[in-house]
Amino acid sequence: MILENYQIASHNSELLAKHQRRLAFIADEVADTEAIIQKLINFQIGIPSWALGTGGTRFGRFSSGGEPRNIEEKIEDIGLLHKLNAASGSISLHIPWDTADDVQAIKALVAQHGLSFDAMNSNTFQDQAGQAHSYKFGSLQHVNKGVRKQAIEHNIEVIRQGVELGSKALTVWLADGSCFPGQLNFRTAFQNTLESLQEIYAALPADWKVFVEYKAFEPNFYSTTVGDWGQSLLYASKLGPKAYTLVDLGHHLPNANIEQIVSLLLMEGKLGGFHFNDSKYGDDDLTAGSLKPYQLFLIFNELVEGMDARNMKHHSDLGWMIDASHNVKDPLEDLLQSVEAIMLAYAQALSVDRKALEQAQEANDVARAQELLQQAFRTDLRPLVAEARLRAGAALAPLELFRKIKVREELIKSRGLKTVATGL
Ligand code: LRH
Ligand code: MN
Ligand code: MN
Repeated sequence: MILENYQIASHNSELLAKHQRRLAFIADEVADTEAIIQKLINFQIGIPSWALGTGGTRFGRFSSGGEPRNIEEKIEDIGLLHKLNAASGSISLHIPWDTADDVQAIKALVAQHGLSFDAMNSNTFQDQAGQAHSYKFGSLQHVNKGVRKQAIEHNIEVIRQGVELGSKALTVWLADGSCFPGQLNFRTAFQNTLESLQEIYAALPADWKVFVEYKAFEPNFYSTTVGDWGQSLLYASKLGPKAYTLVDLGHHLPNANIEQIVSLLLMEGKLGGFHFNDSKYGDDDLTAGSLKPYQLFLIFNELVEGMDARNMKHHSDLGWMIDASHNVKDPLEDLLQSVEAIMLAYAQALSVDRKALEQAQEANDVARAQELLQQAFRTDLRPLVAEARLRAGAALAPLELFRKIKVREELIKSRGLKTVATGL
């Protein structure tokens, strides 16, 4: 489905007067809104290929239909999101789910939609048809060298495919661990994993990064071999300067102080990027900001402060990716909501009065520090995010426009009602 410029223009002109009133009010309330808007225009968030289809619930999978059936249609869907919000400018692929047959055609399609390739993801957490060894007892950690070798080679193949496409990073997430005490020698599992990662690291091109994603748990687990930021940082430090930790917000034990983790990883120059999502209980991959928007803001507060202190470029020095998907919402609507929530948290963090906060911290003025953060969080900055979109040629209210022009209905017409996206 093609979204035409005139459709965006007529949608925007209908909302313009109201938007301008709200924007003028904010410009009066918040210092330097111009600088915030510029940063928002530059900011881009990577969309995971695996989030475009409907996930399953306990009761079954209830697809809304019209899902992308192949990588080309996934790119088209992300192109559509990007056209609507001008902030979803890249795609993160998962191999083998997204292996491209015709690399040149895929590259051309991505360029045609104004997109780029974000980090490539390897998959050694599912046995694939026809593979020689099973990952029943782990992949890069496995006691058997042959299994480790197979998993290493898969990662090297993912790098190869990523190089052809023009990606610049590999994300490694492992479901390696153990189910019962005594099953694993922790140190052997760590050493095996490290050696395997070293072989993968050796295959990285000079301008590539590898992100080591951690996760505290999987169902049935007793131990996880990359279970927390400490272990991930240990691997990343031992591997070398091209290795970084990736923070998926859903991968922590309940109530973890993620903003503090982010702050320290940044300080060490080892924060690679994010998988944004939200959750109440586990790795639920729910819409970013849908449950804990204050936490999302506090994370961005650390990012803005820490990146500025290190002279890092906000839009390009970290990997900003979503790892969310939904099973009772339209996946495209869900992604529009996630991007909006991330942009809003970023805008709020940019609006914090840094000097005043520093002074409050130096003076141990706890109440003032809290007031400053909550002032930023409780000011409605949505008009700034909308203004950034307007200036970038996108829609003032993407979700509204998505519904008005009946995108899902059109996708069902062209792709059918019963569709299964490749992936999870
Ligand atoms: C694991 C994870 C990881 C995978 C993705 C599908 O829970 O977060 O990033 O690659 O989900
Ligand atoms: Mn993830
Ligand atoms: Mn996850």
